[in-house]
Amino acid sequence: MELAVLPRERSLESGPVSAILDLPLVSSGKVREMYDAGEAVDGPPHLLMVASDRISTYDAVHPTPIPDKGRVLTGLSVFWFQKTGHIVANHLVSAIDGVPEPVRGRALLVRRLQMLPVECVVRGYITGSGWKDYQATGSVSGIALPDGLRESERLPEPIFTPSTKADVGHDEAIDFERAAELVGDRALMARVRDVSIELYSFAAEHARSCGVILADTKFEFGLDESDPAHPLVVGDEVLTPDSSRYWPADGYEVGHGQPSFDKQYVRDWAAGYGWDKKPPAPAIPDDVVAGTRARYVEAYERIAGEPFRAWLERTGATVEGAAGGGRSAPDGAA
Ligand code: Q0Z
Repeated sequence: MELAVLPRERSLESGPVSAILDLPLVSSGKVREMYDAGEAVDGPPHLLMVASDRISTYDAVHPTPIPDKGRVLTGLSVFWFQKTGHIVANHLVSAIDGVPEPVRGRALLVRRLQMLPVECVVRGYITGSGWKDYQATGSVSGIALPDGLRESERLPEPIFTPSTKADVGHDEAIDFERAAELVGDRALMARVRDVSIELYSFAAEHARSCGVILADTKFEFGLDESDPAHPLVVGDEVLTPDSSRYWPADGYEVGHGQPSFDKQYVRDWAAGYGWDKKPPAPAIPDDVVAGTRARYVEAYERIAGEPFRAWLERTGATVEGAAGGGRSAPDGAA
């Protein structure tokens, strides 16, 4: 797709402009940033979502990056967008056209949406805050569950457990009716719930065939006013290790918490190191960084079913410090 991206009107009051990207910063999270990418001529507005290599555990961001983490997450998100287009439209426009060279591989040009004010969580297993709520009340988000479930057990069927988007602190669990109230359209919320469960079920089945359990995941949806044929669109990142709990199927055992596919090296190291899990998060030693990076790359290769290098090459990702302009990875991150 050919895009003539024009800069938006920009005033001194419009916020910081990245020195690298020369685009206005719209919003930043703990581990990623979103920029205003302007609009195609007479076209709809676009955003550039950039994933960093930063990693957080226990809600704190470590000062040490995990090389390639941002590119693995972006590659996985694109894999899932492409695989789930038959379920619902998504905001992906391009991973190449309109993506500045320095961030190729870890950034996506996306359609700017009117985001719905709820997080759409689907759980196939009882863990985390769902396990806490179940132990206290026998229910999660107003959904009564069978008695006698054990930690990390697979649920009889996936459940939709929305939450509010908190500006600071933790998202608050809400039931479907409260989510419908916040969205202001019960029929739309029912469609969002059904689509969320369908996306989860499809992805969990694929992941299972790759030896990975998708325990739960979170989607964000928006409305695309420029596309009346497909008003409901899934946005943000989808089915990445940062928006989901992935567990290795190998060693899965009911009755206790499961190791995270990607972050377990860091958590185990931090536990032994004696970090109290309160910010600031400690620097991560080289061997733990290397092990964690290998797990991210392994997650990409297992799920996408191709070498991670293939993603880097398709997107024209460059290697930092490579001689001669550094197109793609010479020795392979994989
Ligand atoms: C995504 C987020 C990030 C910080 C808003 N297509 C869209 N249109 C409008 N808004 C969003 C999207 Cl994806 C949107 N977020 C989450 C992403 C950095 C926050 F990269 N918030």
